[in-house]
Amino acid sequence: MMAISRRTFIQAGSAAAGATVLGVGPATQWFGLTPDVVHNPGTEGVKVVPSFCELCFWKCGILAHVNGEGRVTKIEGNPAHPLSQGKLCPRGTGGTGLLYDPDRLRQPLVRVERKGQQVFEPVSWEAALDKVAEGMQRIKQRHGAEAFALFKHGYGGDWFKRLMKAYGTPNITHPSYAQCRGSRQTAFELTFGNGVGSPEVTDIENARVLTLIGSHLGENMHNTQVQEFARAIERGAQIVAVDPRFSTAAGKARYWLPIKPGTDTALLLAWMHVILEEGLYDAAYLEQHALGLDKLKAHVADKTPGWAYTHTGIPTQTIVETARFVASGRPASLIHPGRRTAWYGTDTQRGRAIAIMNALMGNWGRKGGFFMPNSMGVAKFTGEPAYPEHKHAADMPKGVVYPFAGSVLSHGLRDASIPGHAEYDIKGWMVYGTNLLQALPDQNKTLEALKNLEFSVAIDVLPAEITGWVDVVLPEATYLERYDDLHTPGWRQGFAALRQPVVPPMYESKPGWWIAKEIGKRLGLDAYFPFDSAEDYIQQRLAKDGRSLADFAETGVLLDKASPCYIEDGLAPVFGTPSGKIELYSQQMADAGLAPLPDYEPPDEPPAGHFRLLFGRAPTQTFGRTVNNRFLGEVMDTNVLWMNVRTAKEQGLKHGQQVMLVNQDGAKTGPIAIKATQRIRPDCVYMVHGYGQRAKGLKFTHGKGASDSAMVTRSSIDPAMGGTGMNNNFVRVERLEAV
Ligand SMILES: Nc1nc2c(c(=O)[nH]1)N[C@H]1C(S)=C(S)[C@@H](COP(=O)(O)OP(=O)(O)OC[C@H]3O[C@@H](n4cnc5c(=O)[nH]c(N)nc54)[C@H](O)[C@@H]3O)O[C@H]1N2
Ligand SMILES: Nc1nc2c(c(=O)[nH]1)N[C@H]1C(S)=C(S)[C@@H](COP(=O)(O)OP(=O)(O)OC[C@H]3O[C@@H](n4cnc5c(=O)[nH]c(N)nc54)[C@H](O)[C@@H]3O)O[C@H]1N2
Ligand code: SF4
Ligand SMILES: [Mo]
Repeated sequence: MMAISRRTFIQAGSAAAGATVLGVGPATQWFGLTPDVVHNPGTEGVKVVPSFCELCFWKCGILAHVNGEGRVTKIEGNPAHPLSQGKLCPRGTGGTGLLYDPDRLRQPLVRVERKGQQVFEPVSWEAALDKVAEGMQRIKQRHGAEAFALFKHGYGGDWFKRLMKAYGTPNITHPSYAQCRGSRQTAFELTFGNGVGSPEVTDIENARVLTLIGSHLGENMHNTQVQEFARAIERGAQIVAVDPRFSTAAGKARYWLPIKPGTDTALLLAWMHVILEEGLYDAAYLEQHALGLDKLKAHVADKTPGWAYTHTGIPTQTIVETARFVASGRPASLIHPGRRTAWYGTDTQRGRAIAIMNALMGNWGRKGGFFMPNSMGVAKFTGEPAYPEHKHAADMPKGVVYPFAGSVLSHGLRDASIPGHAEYDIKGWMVYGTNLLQALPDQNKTLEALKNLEFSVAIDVLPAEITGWVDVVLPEATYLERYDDLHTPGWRQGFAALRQPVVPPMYESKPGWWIAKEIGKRLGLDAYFPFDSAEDYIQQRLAKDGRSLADFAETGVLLDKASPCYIEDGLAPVFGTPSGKIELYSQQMADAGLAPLPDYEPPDEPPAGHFRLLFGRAPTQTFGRTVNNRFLGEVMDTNVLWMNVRTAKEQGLKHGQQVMLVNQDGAKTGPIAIKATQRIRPDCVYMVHGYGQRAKGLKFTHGKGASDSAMVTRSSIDPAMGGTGMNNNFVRVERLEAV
């Protein structure tokens, strides 16, 4: 690792850091976590408060039970909330493990120099906020407001977006675009003129055939999708799981296609070949709604199942059979668009192939395909002055344009913080709810960027790794202790959900809206925060339509009237493409100099002795966001390395044996135990993302498992939208003597 000169990583929360007194308090302050406290999971609570979850980004409705001592004893699914329907995933149920995490950030901290050593010192909110405002003001004066960037993830981030827009910077980003679902979004927008959004508008519960291209539903535990997946199976839906790994979903599938990683586009093109040649597509639907069918036919004429076999390893006959099977369910045949699609840098092309397959099924707007969402029209907040003019963002390298980037690229802003990389340099960061060292590829670059900053601040709930690298750390109140804006997503039926405090903030933590407003005040931007509190903000929005916060008192959710969302209900689909039609052939791609029909580019091959590293989710964890949660840790407190049982044998490795991983660039992580299994191909290995946390302040999880992020030193950039393909890293295994 490079030497870090100016800025040293401080182990926030560790006593060795000097002045901080974070960490475990007296046992009585552990609330739900002391072994001697009687925990009654059956309690009905003295008070039951509806709100919504933040253990991942799906935002399920919760009911939090509070006992007579003001302690949250149980969190369950809100039956009135369309996304939870009375049930939560394990993470949502374990939310008190975050609220009562003894490692939580407790007070604002600033980095100071003491006897030649950098340490964090607890300070008052006044002092911390003054310091943030000073840092931001200095950057604005020296370099212009655009030299300051906001990285955010999670629902409270919008308060800080408001702050940044008022301050005058366009450099606002989130890793859930370029490292996650950006390419899928782009592909569907290019094809249907509609993204699939979050929550996705996939009509899983009505599907008759559901095809999963790596989407590992059940491990990827987005509550409503998993509930619908279960219901669909109950009703006899058939699953086609395309995954190099026998996922939980593959266990429910009629077909499991253990595809060679990175070759899905070849499979999809061959499926199209069969479907077009055999006339299995929805000709009437395409005639009415789509453009470019003839060009598509010509394009896939030579993409035969035999050709695809040589790339994918899926036998020719299986490709033919599954193509027919997928088509047999149309229009209720849904090829899931996926969510984390930042895989190989060729992802927009794969996303386009998936979108086109769906179009051939005639399923956009149809039952069992994609529904057309409704949303509750709650008036926008108004009352702030116009935001200042912004310069263009600094996220693309000098001279490079990713024509379909639909959002500012997070790794791009990171790179722009290394002088001379972009058109202008980024000099300061605000980081809200994203652990950038784990979320972005190439940790050394992230460290180099941090080293070059003039000022940085992190707003977090835990002493995550990123908090050790910044100048000021601000402790936010958790989702159970704060208001945020209303949630009004597109869904079958429109609704508005309220997040409200279940209990008051613990320690000195403060809600995001307050932090953003206070920084704004110090920057002379009060006018952009014309509300006294988040309640006042929400109330002002609601009042415009004659509604009020009291309307949420009973269930925490307002349901709009039921509205149609399918063509079958008499609705006409609206395609927001330039032609107003589904664009099988994409003129927009052609105009940008990119392949207008999906092309297949084979992935790089692993060097000798190496395996492609794949990673994904586990039902009880959300990346590093939950790995310090003691409750969830009881179910799974470390990750393991899935390796094909024969490969393990060839390597002389035993099931359960501890190893280190070394990647193609010499980066190391571990130790991690081998899971020798038949459930994965021999050319790749797999692990759950989020473990291997280096931050010592995360006392429960520190030192447990290995970090896939540490192995992602390379990424391949998607030329259409700038996403970072991260499945292009290879690891070898180094044996450790038994511990
Ligand atoms: N190697 C690798 N990289 C990946 C992925 C992968 O699988 N492997 N996945 C990618 C994907 S799909 C995504 S979406 C991104 C996600 O990456 P991130 O956005 O970094 O997500 P988390 O790991 O959840 O980071 C959450 C941070 O928010 C903090 N936090 C939790 N709750 C709150 C809160 O209420 N308020 C505040 N202020 N902070 C809070 C946590 O303590 C933690 O520091 O990572 C991407 N990067
Ligand atoms: N429990 C839980 N659920 C989550 C999250 C979480 O952290 N925890 N995070 C949420 C977020 S932000 C996201 S983006 C989603 C991500 O969930 P998904 O969209 O499902 O994406 P990935 O995690 O990339 O998918 C990993 C799966 O793809 C397979 N795979 C890897 N490479 C290939 C390939 O080349 N071809 C094919 N066909 N398959 C391949 C892997 O074996 C694995 O089964 O999950 C969401 N749901
Ligand atoms: S899916 Fe689970 S973690 Fe995510 S919001 Fe819903 S209950 Fe919370
Ligand atoms: Mo994601």
